[in-house]
Amino acid sequence: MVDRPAGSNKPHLELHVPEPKFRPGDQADFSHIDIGEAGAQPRPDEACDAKETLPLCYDLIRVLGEDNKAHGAWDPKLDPETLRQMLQHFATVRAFDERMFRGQRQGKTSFYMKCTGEEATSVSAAMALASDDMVFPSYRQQGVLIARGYPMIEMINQIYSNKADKLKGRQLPIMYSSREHSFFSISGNLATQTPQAVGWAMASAIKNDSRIAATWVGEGSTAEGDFHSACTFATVYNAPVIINVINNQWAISSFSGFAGAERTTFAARALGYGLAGLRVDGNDPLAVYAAERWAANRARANQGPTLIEFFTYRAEGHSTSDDPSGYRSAQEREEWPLGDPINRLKNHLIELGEWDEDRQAAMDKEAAEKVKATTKEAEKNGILGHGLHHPFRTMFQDVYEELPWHLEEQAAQAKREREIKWPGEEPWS
Ligand SMILES: Cc1ncc(C[n+]2csc(CCOP(=O)(O)OP(=O)(O)O)c2C)c(N)n1
Ligand SMILES: [Mg+2]
Repeated sequence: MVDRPAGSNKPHLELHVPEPKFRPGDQADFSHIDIGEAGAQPRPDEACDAKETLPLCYDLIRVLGEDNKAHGAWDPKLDPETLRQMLQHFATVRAFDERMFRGQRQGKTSFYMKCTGEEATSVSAAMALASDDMVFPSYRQQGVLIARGYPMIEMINQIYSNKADKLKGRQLPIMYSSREHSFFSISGNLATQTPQAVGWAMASAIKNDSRIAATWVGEGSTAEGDFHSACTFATVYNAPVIINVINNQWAISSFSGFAGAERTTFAARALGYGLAGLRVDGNDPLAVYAAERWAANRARANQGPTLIEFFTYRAEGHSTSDDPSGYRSAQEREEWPLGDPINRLKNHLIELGEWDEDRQAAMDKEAAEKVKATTKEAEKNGILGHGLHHPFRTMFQDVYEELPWHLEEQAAQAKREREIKWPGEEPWS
């Protein structure tokens, strides 16, 4: 029986407030997730009408099966050397994440974000793009920089905000930027990168250039208006762009239901805009590569933009400031049915007879040693709070060609305050 307001026989209206399936202590059970069979999904022509991707927006493109073999039309047929290269990038990203996380716990930086379990969504996707395609990532795409060969020491200098930090301590740790690597500055304001990517892609087309753009955005961030403007502009102007939605199912402590996941898939959003859409097993490195390459070829041939949902799982906390044991079941990670992307690629290479556990152990060790040595090198330039940062006065520089009067006043005041606080010390250092 529905309660009725006095004098009315109309039912009360009710809101639905999403609730995650499992809370701390609950037994996680993902049997409701239909992961389909690897190799069973059709691969339409890259020039197809966006509407033809409809079934793929609800399915899950998978290549690597339980037998560790590659199956079906989406198999990108990469040679073993390329697969080993991918595995090497994975090993580097994971070792890097481990060390930087520890560095935060040791007080060397204020903040860090790992991408554990999501490595394929950045490394494998980046490998499917041209190295000069412009990327507009979110904060969990360290794998893109590593796959593009960005110097690791620059990443660490930025994380430590030290005197060698190219961004002069003006960005939150991990919010890298590299024009040389066609890697747009990461912004903490969620989803702003999506219209920027579309705008860049439009400009590339206006200039008759051949470079396309790709952006990465979390599933939670797709609830932002920017994401929807980006999709509209992309489809209206047929912009050469790929919109990668990383559905790792969590947005800090909010589960994906708050961004609409209970109602439909993130890939299916594509259809309403007229974009091509693909829903992909984000923990299957071969499927990620194949889908990104499909979308890149499509964009490069002026056939249109694509929205790709990579279905994955954020295996660890949101950031060093988060403790997921407070809001989700610790069992989710173990029960998650799509496994770990690194193990899956490793097992595939072993199945091909191109790899073994000893070589993997050696690769992991080498990656850990490289990260350790590079960290030591970066520490010579300073760590958080040890004074080896860019001189204080630099915070007033570079924004305007000439310092406006109000900033000049602020700078003078800051200098006076520092002279009072630390008498006898160089106030501008
Ligand atoms: C506009 C805006 N709103 C809120 C935040 C705070 N915030 C930072 S990360 C985050 C969660 C984003 O989740 P998702 O988009 O799923 O990406 P993920 O962290 O899972 O990679 C939130 C709410 C922000 N940085 N910017
Ligand atoms: Mg998320």
